[in-house]
Amino acid sequence: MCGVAASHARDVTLAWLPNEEPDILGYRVWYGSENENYMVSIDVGNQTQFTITGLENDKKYFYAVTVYDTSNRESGFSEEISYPSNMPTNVLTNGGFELDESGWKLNKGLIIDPVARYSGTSGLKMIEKGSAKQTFNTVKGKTYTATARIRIDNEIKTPTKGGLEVSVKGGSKILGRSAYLNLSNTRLGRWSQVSITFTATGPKTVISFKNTGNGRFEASADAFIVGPRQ
Ligand SMILES: [Ca+2]
Repeated sequence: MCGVAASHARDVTLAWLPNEEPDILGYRVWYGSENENYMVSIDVGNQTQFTITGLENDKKYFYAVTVYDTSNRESGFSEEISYPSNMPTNVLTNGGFELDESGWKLNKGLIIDPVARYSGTSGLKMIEKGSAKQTFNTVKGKTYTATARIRIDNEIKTPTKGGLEVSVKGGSKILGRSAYLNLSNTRLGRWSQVSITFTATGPKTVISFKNTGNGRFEASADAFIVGPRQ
């Protein structure tokens, strides 16, 4: 009964068929970033279309609708839909760095900064060196895709080896890594999308962003997403 009529990432318009009961008073739209766990509900009154505004660009949301009648009885949830449907559910915590570094372990040289953003409010900013990492839950034997955006803002010292890297580890084993990013393969201020497909070797996997090698950079990273294989 519930469908996405038209949308771009920030605004999503939901439309549904009217309930046929005579004593319908209105509808309530529910949504959240986890399936069947809605954080927000909006009483939209007696209309069968509603536009939710201000959603985060790099995040998938789940939606459902309930109906309530003049006796203030509310139905169960409609069938759930998600949008954008091609975007994986992110198993990382705070992959967009919108508020703080929650979920991430930052060492000296990395901060959360509004100028480092790819989308949303903030991103991860590297000052010369350092690393950020996060442990997340995986299912052994299942294949995932990790993506992120990284960018060199300034080169302080040219590396003779290595560069910026996103990598995925299971225990001490490297399951996947991006190519080293340095000024031989990107330009200052330009975002590069990295993508790593890996098969989990256990229930915990670690993703990290760091400057390997012997150069020093000011750099940015944002929009870390890990979901089912793309
Ligand atoms: Ca962000």
